[in-house]
Amino acid sequence: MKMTGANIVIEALKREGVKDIFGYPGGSVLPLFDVLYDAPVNFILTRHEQGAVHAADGYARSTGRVGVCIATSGPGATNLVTGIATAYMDSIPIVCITGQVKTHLIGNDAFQEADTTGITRPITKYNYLVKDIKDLGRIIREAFYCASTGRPGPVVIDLPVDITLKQYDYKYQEKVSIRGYKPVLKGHPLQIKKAAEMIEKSKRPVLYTGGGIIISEADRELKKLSDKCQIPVTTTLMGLGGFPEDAELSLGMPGMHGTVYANLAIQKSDLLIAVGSRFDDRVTGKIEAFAPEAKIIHIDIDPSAISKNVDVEIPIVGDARKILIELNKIIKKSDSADWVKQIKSWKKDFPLKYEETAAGLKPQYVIEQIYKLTKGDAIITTEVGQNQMWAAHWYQYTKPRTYISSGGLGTMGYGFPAAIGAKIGNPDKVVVDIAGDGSIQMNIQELATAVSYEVPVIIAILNNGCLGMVRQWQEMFYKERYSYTCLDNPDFIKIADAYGAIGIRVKKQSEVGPAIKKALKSKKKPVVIDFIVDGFENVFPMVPAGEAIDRMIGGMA
Ligand SMILES: Cc1ncc(C[n+]2csc(CCOP(=O)(O)OP(=O)(O)O)c2C)c(N)n1
Repeated sequence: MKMTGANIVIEALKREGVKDIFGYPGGSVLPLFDVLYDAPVNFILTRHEQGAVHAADGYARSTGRVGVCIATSGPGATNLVTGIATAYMDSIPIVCITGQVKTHLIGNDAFQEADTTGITRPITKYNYLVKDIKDLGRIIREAFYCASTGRPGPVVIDLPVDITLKQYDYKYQEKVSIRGYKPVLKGHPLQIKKAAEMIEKSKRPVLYTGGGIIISEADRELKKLSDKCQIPVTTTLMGLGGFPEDAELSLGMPGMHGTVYANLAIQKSDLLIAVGSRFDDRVTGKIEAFAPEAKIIHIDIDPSAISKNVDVEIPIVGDARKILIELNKIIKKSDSADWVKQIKSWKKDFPLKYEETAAGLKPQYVIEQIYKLTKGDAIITTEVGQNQMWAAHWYQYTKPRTYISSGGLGTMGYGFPAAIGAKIGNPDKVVVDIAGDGSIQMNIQELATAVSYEVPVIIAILNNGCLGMVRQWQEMFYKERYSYTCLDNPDFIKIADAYGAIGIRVKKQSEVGPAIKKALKSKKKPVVIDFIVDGFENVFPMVPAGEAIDRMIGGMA
């Protein structure tokens, strides 16, 4: 059937199962928005394109489906850049459709022209400039396939406005074939066999797992492997929820703000089994001193991630879940009883802790209460900074897709729009953005979106009056010279009120529980809780940048 390019876009999105789209209009996407006017999709108009792309990303992380956003050419597209890079660093499947100037004006410095494919090339898994309406349907199909398969990532489709107005006969093409793109899913059986033998022989094994567990939905197989062979499991920031933190063999997070026992376990291990994790510098610290006694098995879908940062004895390329299924079939029970005893004693001796002082409300306490009152069943999104680390430490994640945070890029302003996306994708879940007073101001305008679409997310601001994490580094490594990290904040309650949200201020411990309970009762309005917390609280343990990960400050005393 003949259709306009704009209609093809909507039809193709429907065929991909897209139900929710986040975006913002403008000149070069007017024909597209005209079709959206009565299209059977739920379109969410954010108040900034960055809000749209982070919302699409939060939607994708929390549901496992591809997130979609639309922006106009020029400034609309460039406003997406931070969100695209955020998704790229964390391997999140999103498709961004950007308007472009008319085909014949490209390269002319036309009004609102930007070289979107050029700008986004290094931060996308793939990107397209549609030059012919004949390719449009195929490109959309390919974009979804590419974004969601292999190591997922963001895909940009740059769409000149004249193409959205042309007519073409659209047919949905089930089969996708992209030259040079054939992700390997099945692990090599010989490598899996070698890995099983190595694990059986190991006396001090550690599973070091990352976001790949969540992406490939390998959590059950991971638990099976850990139970069967009694292997302790550490989960990176991106992997939180991939292994139940209430399990005896859970080590929590490794690395710069890792638990003492996770870092000690890695440093003393004789075999590190890395699954869907990439040896990021925030995990390894000083790379030459990382896991000095361990051989390494690395399971990853991305061949380019293997031996990128560390040398690996047994690489296995493929889908983590598929590989763990095969491994679990052949692996025999192994004996790591002494090692498990050691791990348990480290866990007992060096728990995460904080001190109650007279200096005021502790942010860690606030998060503990959020955990208690949501019964550990909420989706937590975070901003970046101390709030992000405390949210990782003090809420226990037991299910995948419940801790949503910008890990790789560390994007302040991510958490709130991501929370909106997560709530739209999971309307029955409680969604809480654990925020800093700095970060929340980077996309606070999305309160208007949450109010107008009745998205009742809770924004828990840990208001310490400063850019806490940077202030912490200045205190510890820059002789307490607090250079431009103190904030004069607006009144967040008045802001909430002005947007039509609910605002609650909390200054002392006794007010924490009642405020959270009140927020949980809100079924339509977003709630901002302004927790006034101790401005000098620090995140511990901490490994100074570039040091070995057993050189932790705090946590061992
Ligand atoms: C967009 C962006 N700009 C700057 C930074 C650098 N940065 C990392 S943490 C941080 C402080 C965050 O302050 P706040 O949101 O108040 O959180 P807190 O650390 O106090 O919990 C800054 C400025 C960043 N990560 N992202």
